[in-house]
Amino acid sequence: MATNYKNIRFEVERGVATLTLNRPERLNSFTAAMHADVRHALARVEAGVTAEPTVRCLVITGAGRGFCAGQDLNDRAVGAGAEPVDLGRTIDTLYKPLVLKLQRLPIPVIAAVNGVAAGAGANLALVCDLVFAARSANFLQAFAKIGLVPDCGGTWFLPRLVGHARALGLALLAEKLPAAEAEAWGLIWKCVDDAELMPTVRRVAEQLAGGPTRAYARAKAAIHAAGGLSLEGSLDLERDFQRELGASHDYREGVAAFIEKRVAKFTGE
Ligand code: T3D
Repeated sequence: MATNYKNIRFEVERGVATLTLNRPERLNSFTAAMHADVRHALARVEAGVTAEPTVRCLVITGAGRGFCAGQDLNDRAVGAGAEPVDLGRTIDTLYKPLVLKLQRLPIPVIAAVNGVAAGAGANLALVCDLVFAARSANFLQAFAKIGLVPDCGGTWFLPRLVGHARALGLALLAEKLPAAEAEAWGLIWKCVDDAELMPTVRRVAEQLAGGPTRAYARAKAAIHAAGGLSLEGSLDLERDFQRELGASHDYREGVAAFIEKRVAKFTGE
């Protein structure tokens, strides 16, 4: 299944939805129109989680040589006496809902970072559950260069992923972090050779699309919740999720497959 959009490409194949940001001449930077296309596609992904055939993994990537350069600054030409744009409003109406939607999707979300990921584009990648990046890609908290603070969850994700010192270094110095270093720092899951990026991501996405979807959703939710919980709170949440998953088809199938020494056939139920 493929759908035509102006600013993105969107297709679903074998349980994997692929959303490609598609404004390569502007390094796939976000306009309000691209936000609208992304919003529409994500609503379809959400609806597809319970549809038949189901969507069980989402991949986000970029067309051309970049992943995403954040906000399109042509829409923010505020020099020479122009009226300032209310950035609080664009965060509230566009970026914040996007981040929360992705973090709460009950399926694994993979970022395939094919090239530079800057500003909100870098943090869009970090919202995803697994980040694969091409060796030639880099991550840039570009905000300080234009007098802004990291947004799109940057101030939340960066210290959690790489620690306080590195988070501040990235935010204040706004230097490009090459993909290999990003992997070494624990900012992303894996850096792979450029030619291997999409085949690797496809392989992993299909593996996840054939996996125990409900368990993935709960693992994702528990790990995100853990930041705001005590150990006891996390143990309680694990108990609740385990109780729920213990009654699932995929748990029964997983245990049966183990005992019968065969590969499990998970359905996501
Ligand atoms: O609502 C709100 O505004 C609040 C939310 C803000 C969220 C944000 O994301 S703020 C941060 C915005 N992003 C940036 O500041 C990054 C700006 N871009 C760059 O610093 C560089 O382009 C890169 C480091 C990402 C890549 O550099 P390079 O040398 O590989 O490419 P380039 O030549 O700079 O860019 C190629 C083209 O894309 C170029 O157009 P041209 O000259 O060929 O016609 C460039 O202008 C365009 N482009 C790149 N980034 C943006 C962009 N056009 C508009 N907006 C961009 N963000």
